[in-house]
Amino acid sequence: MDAKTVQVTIDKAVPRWDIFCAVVDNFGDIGVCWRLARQLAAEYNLSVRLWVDQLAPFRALCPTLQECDQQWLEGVDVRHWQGENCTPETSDGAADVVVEGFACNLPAAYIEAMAAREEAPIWFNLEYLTAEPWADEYHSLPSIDAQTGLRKVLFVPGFSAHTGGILRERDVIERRDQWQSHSTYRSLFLKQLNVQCDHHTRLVSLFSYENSALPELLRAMEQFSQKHCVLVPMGRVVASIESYLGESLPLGQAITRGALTVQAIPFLAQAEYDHLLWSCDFNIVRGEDSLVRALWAGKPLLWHIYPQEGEHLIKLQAFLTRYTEGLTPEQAAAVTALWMAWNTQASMVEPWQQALAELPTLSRQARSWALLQSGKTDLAAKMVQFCTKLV
Ligand code: TRH
Repeated sequence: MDAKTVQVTIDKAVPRWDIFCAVVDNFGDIGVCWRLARQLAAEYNLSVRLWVDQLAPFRALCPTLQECDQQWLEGVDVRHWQGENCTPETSDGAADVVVEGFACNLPAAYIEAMAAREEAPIWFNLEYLTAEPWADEYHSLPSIDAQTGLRKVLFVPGFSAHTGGILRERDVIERRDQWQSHSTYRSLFLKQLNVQCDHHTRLVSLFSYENSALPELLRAMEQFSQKHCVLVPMGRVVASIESYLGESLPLGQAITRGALTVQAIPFLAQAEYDHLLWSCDFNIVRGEDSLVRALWAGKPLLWHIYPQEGEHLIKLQAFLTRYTEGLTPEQAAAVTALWMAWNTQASMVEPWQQALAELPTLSRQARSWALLQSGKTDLAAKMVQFCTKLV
């Protein structure tokens, strides 16, 4: 059925949520907002509208999205947010709960509609994820909107019990375990992508920003005793790989240099990207949302944090401190050296070799870290609980 023609009756008794997402750059803003919207609709039966200002980045991770103003996708009412088109004249009033994704600034008229409600809505400002200690202190702090007197709550995702938690669907660990315990899922998935590698080859996924440490990492793999196959979803890093290889890397084609094979694969739909992370032996991820997905995959990983003037290394170290807690000092130092080298664009050969020597331990640790985190309350649940407590 055409997404535009689907009719859904709105139950007025079901709390209505409006999530606003302005895409700054890349895929993380919409990646997080879309995941949250889907989870609230699927697991809590909430009436969720997702307002997004750019459809093209959204379509990259959700290929069924159409170029139109309104459509229903996976139980979510998806709207193309253009200026003031989210104000009550053209929709049906401000929602009970409003999520302002990453301080995206709601239109003044929508805020007025919020203020005009008989019962003030719950207004969240959803922040970026951080492992820094300040998140404990700032999470759930209210501020008062000067124009309307409405309360806005800062919702800070994080890893400790006092933060807003991280996104996790109820069944993600179960689905991952099923996938990883039946090798046919992996074989079929790789076959669909036309990836041909034997069982002795280490499979690596690579999703990263431009990084001048990349050629050294590729060289380390090329010269290593074990074969590596690096799968690269099409994106901004492909040009650097092509310049390393000295030839173009067309979609689907595998190019081999020594022990290294590199293959560009399509940019996958979000669920398929999970399958890639679950299938690889090592995942290189970036930003915020792919980090969280790689954590749930329970495989060793390397994180290229989103670069921000001077601040990102503090954020990176804060995460590393938590992530390496269960390791010996030597193992923690190996992980830290690798991640720091990658994020400061320093020499990768030695850190990569040292991390590989610890790979069996790092694989076990990645799995137990995911398990430990999955015992904590997830972000969507924390938002819903926050609202329930206020009612
Ligand atoms: O795209 P990003 O670099 O987004 C960034 C970060 O979120 C950063 O923290 C933020 O400040 C900035 O945007 C504005 O990385 P991220 O967060 O991992 O988002 C990528 C999304 O794309 C994620 O939802 C996973 C998804 N994805 C796919 O669906 N398919 C793919 O093939 C790949 C590689 C990613």
